[in-house]
Amino acid sequence: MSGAGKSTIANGLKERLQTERCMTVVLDGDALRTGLNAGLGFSYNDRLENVRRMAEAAALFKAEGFLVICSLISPLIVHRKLAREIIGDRFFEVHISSNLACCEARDPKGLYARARRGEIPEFTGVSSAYELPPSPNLAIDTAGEAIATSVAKLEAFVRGNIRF
Ligand code: GGZ
Repeated sequence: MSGAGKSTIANGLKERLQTERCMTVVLDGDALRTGLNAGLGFSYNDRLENVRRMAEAAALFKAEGFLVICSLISPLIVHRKLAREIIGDRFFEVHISSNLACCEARDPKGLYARARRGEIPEFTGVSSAYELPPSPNLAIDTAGEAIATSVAKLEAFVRGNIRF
């Protein structure tokens, strides 16, 4: 969910891998929504299209040999299924979680406060569903965990599962 730490951990991993001969790119949901995915909102259909476009972009980078880190909420199981179908082999689902109270306490952009006041409709975890992934390839709970620890867990997973 928003505030769980997706973007921070994604960028942390990219930094860690920069020492390698490994072309790495981060595709971040919030960032793509300012350009490629501008115009999409948070309705069921718009989120599906948001995920589809990111997965298509990821597939293009993958075909060029990049290690692609996608940090986006993709709140429904159907979203991750679609992404997996588009990207194909070597797709790894990482669940970056934190409990809602912790995400709300962090609230770096004040979005939860606005969502609670009813100013943001369909806000994930508040007024829009988040479906837990039943069997992610890796799960990292960031509540009470240092960022460096979360990044190290993801880095260890990547080094153990991806050859580069
Ligand atoms: C969820 C929202 C919403 C609503 C704006 N619901 O913490 P952030 O700010 O940087 O990450 C959130 C981002 C979510 O975009 P995604 O493309 O990852 O979402 S999805 O995969 O569900 O399509 C948050 C901000 O956009 N944001 N409104 N209503 N997050």
